[in-house]
Amino acid sequence: MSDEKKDEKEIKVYGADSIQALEGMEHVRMRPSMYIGDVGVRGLHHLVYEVVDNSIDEAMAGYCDTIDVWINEDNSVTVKDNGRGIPVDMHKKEGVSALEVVMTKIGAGGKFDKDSYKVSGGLHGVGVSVVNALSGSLKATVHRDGKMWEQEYERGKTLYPVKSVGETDYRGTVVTFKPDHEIFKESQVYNYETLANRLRELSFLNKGLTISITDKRNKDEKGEFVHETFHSEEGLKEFIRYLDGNREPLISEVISMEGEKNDIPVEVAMVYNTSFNENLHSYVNNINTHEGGTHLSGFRRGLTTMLKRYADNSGMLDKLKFDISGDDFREGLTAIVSVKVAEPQFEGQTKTKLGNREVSSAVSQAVSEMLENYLEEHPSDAKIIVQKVILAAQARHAARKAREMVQRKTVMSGGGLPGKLSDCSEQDPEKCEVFLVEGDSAGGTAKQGRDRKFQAILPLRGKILNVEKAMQHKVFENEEIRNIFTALGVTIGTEEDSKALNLEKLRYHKIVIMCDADVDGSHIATLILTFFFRYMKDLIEAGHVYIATPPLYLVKKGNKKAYAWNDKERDELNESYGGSATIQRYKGLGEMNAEQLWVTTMKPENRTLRQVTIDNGTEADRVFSMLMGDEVPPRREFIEKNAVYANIDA
Ligand code: 0RA
Repeated sequence: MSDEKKDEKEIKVYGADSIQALEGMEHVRMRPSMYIGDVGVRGLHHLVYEVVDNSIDEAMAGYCDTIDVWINEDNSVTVKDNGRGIPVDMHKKEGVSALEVVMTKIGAGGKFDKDSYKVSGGLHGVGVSVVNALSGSLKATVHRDGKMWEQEYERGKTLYPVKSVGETDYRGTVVTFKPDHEIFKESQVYNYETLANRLRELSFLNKGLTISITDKRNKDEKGEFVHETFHSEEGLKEFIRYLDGNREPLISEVISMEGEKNDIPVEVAMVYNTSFNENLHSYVNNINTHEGGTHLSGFRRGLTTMLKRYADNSGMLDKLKFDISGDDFREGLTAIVSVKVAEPQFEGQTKTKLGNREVSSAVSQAVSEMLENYLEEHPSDAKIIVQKVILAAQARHAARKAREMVQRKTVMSGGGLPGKLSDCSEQDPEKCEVFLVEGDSAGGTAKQGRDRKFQAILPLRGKILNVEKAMQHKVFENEEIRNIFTALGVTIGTEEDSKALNLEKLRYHKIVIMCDADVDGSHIATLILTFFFRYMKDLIEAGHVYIATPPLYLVKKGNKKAYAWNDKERDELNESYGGSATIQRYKGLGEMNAEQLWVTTMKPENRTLRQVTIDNGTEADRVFSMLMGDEVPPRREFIEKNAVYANIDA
């Protein structure tokens, strides 16, 4: 059939159905957040994940082993896979090319292919048509049966029917899209690290698959485009080694298993390290389930049951005077659980909690069997683990005493607030802010400069405790940390769940970390953030934690003066003043007077607060363990390369 004839035919069948499709696409444009979560930086990146997920599906079905991603110079993104290629033949029901159906019909996805059940999925697993609807332009190229087919779209609208554009030896699908600036108003700029982190994660979760990313906007020292290739032969086992690379292992190997239980594919890997933190990460169909769910509770149950049985039989617990709780089995544990569920039910506030009942026992069984084998075959590791559990139980008892003491003290001083806190007068937490300020002197300046109606100041003394390396009771005994708890009004967790917070008691809805804009200051900010991440993660996830951004320079000439937040701004200001302006570099908050601090950093109309978000929890965990752990070299390198919080900030 000639292209001309094909066009003619398709014009005829453009009827009721395609109008319906259009309405679906319109709806996506009208309510984008319903489909991709938000239209900020997060949503922008989700477009890429959505397209990549289609290729991952093809890989999981066994037809694709390589996915390449490019960030192009104009911030468009190209995703290429070597799968079967999206079918281009006529779709019987829709009367147009199957490719066009996939690209323009909401919810079409790969569903017309009855044999392959769709298990992967982006945040909402909504399909590439959503990306199309939200892209200013998109081009799909399919390589299939020796031919290349192409179709382009603008804001989801088809520009021409699928056409053949040449011959090819390749097989696969290439999609290039440019997010629509009408939708993504905040930013259309892709962050390389954010995408690379997710692609790395996907390569661990789908072993054997090769995923590459190339940033055509930036070149490295060798003059080549910034580029990384991710490939994992050992999957979760390697993921654990990557995550725990900066912690000291307690046992000789990563314990892992992979198999199917009750038709549910289950993969688990775990290791114990010398730290006191529990790091559990769980995935369903490649999606990070931040809120956990049945797979995670299954993991916990399997772990506790098997370890307890082993410990009881070993006789090592015989002389123990106190009980062992579930928590004790997970101190110093890093573990990943990944399951594939055909029809996942997601619950919870962010819809990242797995609800499917049947998954719990599948994972629990898998973990029990895995551990039974490992403990049997590695008796010396088994002994080390049980000893660690006993130590954890001892520490928990000490922590309980410390916690009780803190709570008693708070009650005895009449539920009193810390003496160092300068509180605000407003009572409504939603309107209140608290600044955590490094050092008493900067604290004093902030106290003078603030608007006392809604801004409270809590000065913190020097370097606060590094909670990454401290046992729980040390954390609860630390004065600065207790002050933070009491000032915020949230109580320290219960014994069952040491990290549970009562957010409804929170006294300030904005918690602002304000430190010097130098290396020391960012180190302190990182210490405070580490504390929030490990002990008050809910606060970050609820969006209450911010970082203040004090200016770096004051540029003055005659009676003109202005502040600059980076070198570029400084130079531009200087130039706009006709050059040779006096430039004062602020080495710390302390060099500003109260008025300056207020105007530049605290006054809501002027200031820039950076909200702290966790855009990849697994990666954030690794970064904190590196920044705050024992190994100095990677930490120094990282701090020198990045504004410290860059990687945990969306
Ligand atoms: C449905 C059926 C077939 C392939 C695909 C979907 C497919 C979709 C995407 C999206 C990105 N890459 C993709 N690769 C393949 C194949 C049907 C067949 O060839 O029999």
